[in-house]
Amino acid sequence: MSHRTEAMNRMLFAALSGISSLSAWAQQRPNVLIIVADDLGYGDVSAYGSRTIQTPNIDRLARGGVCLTNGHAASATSTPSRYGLLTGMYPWRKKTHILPGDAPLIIDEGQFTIARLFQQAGYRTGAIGKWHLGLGRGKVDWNHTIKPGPNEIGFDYSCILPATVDRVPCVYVENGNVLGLDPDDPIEVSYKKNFEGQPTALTHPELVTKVTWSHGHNNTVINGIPRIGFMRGGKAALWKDEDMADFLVGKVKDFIESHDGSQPFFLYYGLHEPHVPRIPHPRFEGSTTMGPRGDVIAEADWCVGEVLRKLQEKGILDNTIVIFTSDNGPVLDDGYRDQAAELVGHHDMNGGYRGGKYSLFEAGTRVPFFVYWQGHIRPVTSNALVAQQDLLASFAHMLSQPVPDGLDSENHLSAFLGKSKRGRKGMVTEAVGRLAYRTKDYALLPAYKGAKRNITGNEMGIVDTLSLFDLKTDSMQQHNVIRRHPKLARRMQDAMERAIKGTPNDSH
Ligand code: NG6
Ligand code: CA
Repeated sequence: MSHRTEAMNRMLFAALSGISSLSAWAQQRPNVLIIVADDLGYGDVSAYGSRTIQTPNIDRLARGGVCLTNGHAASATSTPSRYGLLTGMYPWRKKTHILPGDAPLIIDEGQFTIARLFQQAGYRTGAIGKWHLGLGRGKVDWNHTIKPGPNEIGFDYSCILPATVDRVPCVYVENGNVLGLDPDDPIEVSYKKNFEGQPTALTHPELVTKVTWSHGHNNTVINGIPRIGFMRGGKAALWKDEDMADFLVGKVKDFIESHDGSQPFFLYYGLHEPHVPRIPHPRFEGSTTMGPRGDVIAEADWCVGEVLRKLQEKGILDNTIVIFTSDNGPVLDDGYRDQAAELVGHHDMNGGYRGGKYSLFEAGTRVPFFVYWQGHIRPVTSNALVAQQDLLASFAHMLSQPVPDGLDSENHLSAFLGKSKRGRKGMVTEAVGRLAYRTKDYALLPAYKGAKRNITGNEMGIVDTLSLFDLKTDSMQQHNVIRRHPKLARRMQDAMERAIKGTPNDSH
């Protein structure tokens, strides 16, 4: 054998053994389940030490897996946050905000998504629960198959709430079709004006029987609850809020049940709790002292327990990676008089961080984040800085799958699986169109004015000048230390500008 061939053989062997160590993960091809709660705060789970709430099932994921203490959503509101998780891109590149219920799909059909990644790797993929990324191409006809939707961007199966629980249309859409629709009672939806003769919460307050509104939310009344937007028809298809948790978790169990082992699955499960309107099933009413907001968190925790039980029963819990997180920070009064603020007591839903939903401060995007893989992960608490949009590149790495260039997603598989405590060097976060930059220990915020009125129960605050906060010593972001660390602030500002200009993987 010539030297040359020998050298080539050595190279080939090295390359192959490199691949085989990587593909050790890939060969197992575990199922992947991502559970995303809606508006659940860092302090809303007992896993991080809160004693004012009990979430035993969610805590099981945290205690038996990787408990991430510095995990972020891409944004402090739902649509952009979910866009980040599913596409691996910063949502502000797309300039996307909270969508109405009749908005077109904001993910292009040709765009790479985490669902496509799993499809590409041979997985069966599903999306169940909250969607809020738009459907169709504008002027949706709810009475025919709606396209494009989740099924056109990588999900083999979908059963979704089109937008949020407080927005019309209040129907489930399964694989593009409104579930249970009577063709003789077609659905009409408008976010501009009401339909003639259709009552609203303002004209017919007596229709509001379950919870009344505090701001917004006074258009069409469905199931005794006033909503955002106008809707007519579709009576047989309307959801019942109190049954939603059971309905969705039932769909999740069906999806898991239909798994026959020939193909692994990827499932995105969008819990609707504890977003408004907070209407628990009667069996959870009064299960906490915090009123509906606490009770629906107990309900969400129960759902997580049900899913884990199903995986166990099916004998696939140790072959399923379960990730639990939330789309954005928490809020008390988000438009309904549901006693969230009055009954909160000593519960700190922000978990000691400033801000909350809609806010650029820490509690806007620092969310519960746990990665559980029974028998494969040594339980660990990690303060690695990671973002939901990193799941895409991390799973691509695990499955040795290529991804397109130019994504903002970074591979932090080792951090997600608890093998390393190193995460991102930095990331851009967004709240209602404003951007901030954070590293593991510091947050750089622009001059910033939070909500005008403190209606949400969150201290939204004002920063009147570019500010640097040291999160190690100042989790409540009270002390601007920019004068003490001018070079660090400059470096962070430069990194942020580079990220914005779109040298994505160079964003540190
Ligand atoms: C706001 C709604 C709020 C909630 C939010 C979206 C009003 C006054 N407020 O505009 O109730 O629906 O949008 O929440 O209408 S999110 O979690 O989906 O981003
Ligand atoms: Ca949300």
